Amino acid sequence: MNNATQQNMNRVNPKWDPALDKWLKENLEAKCDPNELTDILLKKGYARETIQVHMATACGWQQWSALNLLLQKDAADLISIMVRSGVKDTDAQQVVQQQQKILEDNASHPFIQAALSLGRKINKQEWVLKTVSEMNDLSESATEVPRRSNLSSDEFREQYYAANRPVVITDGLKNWKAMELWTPDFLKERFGNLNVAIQTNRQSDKHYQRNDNNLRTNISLAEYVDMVKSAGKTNDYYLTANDSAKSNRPLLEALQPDMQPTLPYLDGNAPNSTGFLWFGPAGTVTPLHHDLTNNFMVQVLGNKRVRLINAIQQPRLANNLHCYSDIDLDNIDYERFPELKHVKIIDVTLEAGEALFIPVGWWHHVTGLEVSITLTFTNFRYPNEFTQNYNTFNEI
Ligand SMILES: O=C(O)CCC(=O)C(=O)O
Repeated sequence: MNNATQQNMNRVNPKWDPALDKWLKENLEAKCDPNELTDILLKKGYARETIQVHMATACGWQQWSALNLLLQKDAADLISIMVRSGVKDTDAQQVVQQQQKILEDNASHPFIQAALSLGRKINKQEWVLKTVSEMNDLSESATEVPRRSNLSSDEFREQYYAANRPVVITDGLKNWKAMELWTPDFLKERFGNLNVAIQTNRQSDKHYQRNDNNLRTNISLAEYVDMVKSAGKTNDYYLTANDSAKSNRPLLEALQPDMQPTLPYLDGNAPNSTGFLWFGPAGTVTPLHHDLTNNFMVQVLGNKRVRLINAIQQPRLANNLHCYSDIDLDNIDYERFPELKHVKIIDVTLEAGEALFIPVGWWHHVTGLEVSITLTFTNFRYPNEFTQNYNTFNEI
């Protein structure tokens, strides 16, 4: 079939058109107004029904309403959310009714039965998590992280690690040479000839954290130090743990003698005991995510702001991909993420010389307030391997 014939068919027949789907997605991604796009397509001769079906799919509304119907959400509420998001009332009704009809018409199909059963299981699990989090919120620890010193390994395990609660350790680095020595100039002078991997051009990609592999570049540490020193406030470049996991081993290994003694909660002989390095200017932002391990965040130079959210709030955090969320804690869109109103966000300023324990699953958003050097460690003396049963690395 040639192109013209295909186009003519689509004009009379509201059937699926991949080219139209692609065109709509590209234009919506470029923030074009859906109503203006509809007008353009009407003028081109597309039937309104064809446009509606493709628009609802391109905006993700069909799948969104199907999912919410499986979760037993009220159809009228779904329509009203769509209308508040800019969808025309009649279009919203049509999309939801279409999905309701598909559910009804196929009610006895084993896949629909299974999907409904999954919906009930998810509802049950969310009820448990939300109820437990409501109880947690009654505690003072829901809004602040305690600062502790002289904390033994057993006390740490009992009160924080096993309890999945964060804590700031204030005296863990007091004998570290790093605390006296490490400045950008010191790093340049001692290790400036080493090559390091950093991320650059982060501002060019709104998903710079998810796409960090595409933003990696190699330069000498001396060059990077100069960039950091002359940067002022920027999030455009940053040396992060993901870079240091691979290319920055030689630098981390050279720095080991300054990182002694090992914190009493960590195993200095574990194979991963060198830790991970984060080094950047003021203004770096690591957006909201959670780790798959317990994590010690050790602040050697500069202050950082860390915002923490309890792991059991996961159902409210729009966790749409692996360990990431679209929520921007610097600019919260409560219209888009209304569930966030029920979430307590704990704000911690981590000062140089302090170490923050971030329990596994806890969400965090980290901002560099000054030029900053951070080390992170996962080599705890207690079990910390939770990736074997994790299989949601992609879209959720
Ligand atoms: O220090 C940072 O910018 C981020 C640290 C972090 O998010 C992590 O270690 O998981």
